[in-house]
Amino acid sequence: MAIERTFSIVKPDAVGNNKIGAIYSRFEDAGLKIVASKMLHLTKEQAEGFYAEHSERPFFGALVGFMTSGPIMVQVLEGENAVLAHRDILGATNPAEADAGTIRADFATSIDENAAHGSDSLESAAREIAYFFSTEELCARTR
Ligand code: RTP
Ligand code: MG
Repeated sequence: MAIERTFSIVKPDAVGNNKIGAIYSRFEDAGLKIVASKMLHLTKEQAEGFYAEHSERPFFGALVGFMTSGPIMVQVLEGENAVLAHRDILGATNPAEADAGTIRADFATSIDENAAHGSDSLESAAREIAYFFSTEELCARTR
């Protein structure tokens, strides 16, 4: 098993619903360690850059509007197979299709406002971590 780092966002809907702690508990209960964390209110340019891969999709404007609608929490999670482990507890993009007990099943209201983000590959994780954090902000969790 490889120790990986992945990137996570608690999105504006979940922050607004006071679910930061509840969602962080899901990470910790799954054995994922938080190694960096901060609150941000994204600018339009930051949100567009983060989701650039979707810039030609019909939902892009709504996605950027939602992601800039309020503060978010961004964090780096570390653990065994962290990318896939995190996607597993996140659940499907559309909460109506998410497995029971997943973050999106429990905290999301729609495909557009779906509570949290998780990197979809190690390559995405590296890009997304570097988008929001300097290496000095990533802490070693040795105990
Ligand atoms: P995320 O990047 O936010 O973790 O979500 P994801 O990997 O599960 O889904 P992705 O395909 O990367 O889409 C990014 C966000 O765009 C919105 N979306 N809407 N209406 C639609 O068909 C549609 N498809 C995607 C979702 O809010 C999704 O989280
Ligand atoms: Mg995605």
